[in-house]
Amino acid sequence: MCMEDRAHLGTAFRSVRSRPGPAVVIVGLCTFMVGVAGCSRGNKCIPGVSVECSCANGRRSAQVCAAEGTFQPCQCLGLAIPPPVKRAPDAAVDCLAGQVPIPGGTFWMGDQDLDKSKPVHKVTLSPYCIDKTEVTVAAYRICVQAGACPPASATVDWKGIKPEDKTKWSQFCTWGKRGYDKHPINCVDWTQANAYCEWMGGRLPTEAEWEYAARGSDGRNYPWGNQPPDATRLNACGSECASMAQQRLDASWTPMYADNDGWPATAPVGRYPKGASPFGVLDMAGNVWEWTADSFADYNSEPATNPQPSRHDDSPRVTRGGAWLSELAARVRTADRFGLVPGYRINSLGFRCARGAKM
Ligand SMILES: [Ca+2]
Repeated sequence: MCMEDRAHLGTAFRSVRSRPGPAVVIVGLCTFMVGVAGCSRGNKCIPGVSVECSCANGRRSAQVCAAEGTFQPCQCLGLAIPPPVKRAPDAAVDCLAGQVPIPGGTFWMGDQDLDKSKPVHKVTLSPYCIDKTEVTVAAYRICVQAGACPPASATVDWKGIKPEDKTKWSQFCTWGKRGYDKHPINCVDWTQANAYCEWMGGRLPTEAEWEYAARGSDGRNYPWGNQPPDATRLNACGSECASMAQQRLDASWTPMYADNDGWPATAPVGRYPKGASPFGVLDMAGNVWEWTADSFADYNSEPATNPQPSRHDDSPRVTRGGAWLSELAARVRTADRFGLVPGYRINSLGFRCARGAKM
């Protein structure tokens, strides 16, 4: 973890010096690693060099560079693993860092042009907060290190997957890959996503909250308006993705737009400000599909106020937003919805969090 990540992780950093030396005797995890001056040669650590970090009890410890680019976790003498942070998820609270406040309002949810999104119906929501971007690999790692989240996986998984498909599709999982800290965490199941949001003091958004944050109340088709998707507004399957599929998957994919959007698979979050929603929320179209709190159910025409998630154990959960491999513009419309079994881990599926808001 290097200095460039400070702002991104939101962790309290201050500068320290690096020093050569052996590993220290270690007991317990360090909760706040503080500045890693040993990150040199770009983002690489220097083998054999240990780097100081500060611990929650004021002590200092070290993390050791075991091999280039692979720091051992920083650990501290005499510290227990901190308990997961849990707060009342729907208390009237301020938004967390990295979240956008969404004022309460009424909108028409659904889309008559999309089979699974009919009928259009009126929904009213109280104020809430939602993450401005998808949850990143680096953010999820902090939750794992705190002992609150199950470790993510570097492999995909779904019912009936063949070994050769597991190998083929797992190459796009972002967990455990160098240089992917700012990419969305993917290949996580619904339970992992839910655990992360609860640890942050929030929850997964309902699909109504997700849709309102993506389109506001003017009925637009996409977060940015009604103009068709293009390479400046989102990371879907452009020419770069079709080329990659041909080379790495021996597959012929039809691009959604002719231009190159710069990212053949996942992109670092927040890269497409021109694709922002009316509330300034990013990545609501493309990059990765996102888990929501709801089990999938057909809509009805009844107006609803703050609809709560219907939850049916292992029934498919609603996912939203389309992804880097989406070929059809319909898949990145704000009202489009898709149900996936909560235990599936998919390389085009991640999540973001929400919480009730004080406004
Ligand atoms: Ca792309």
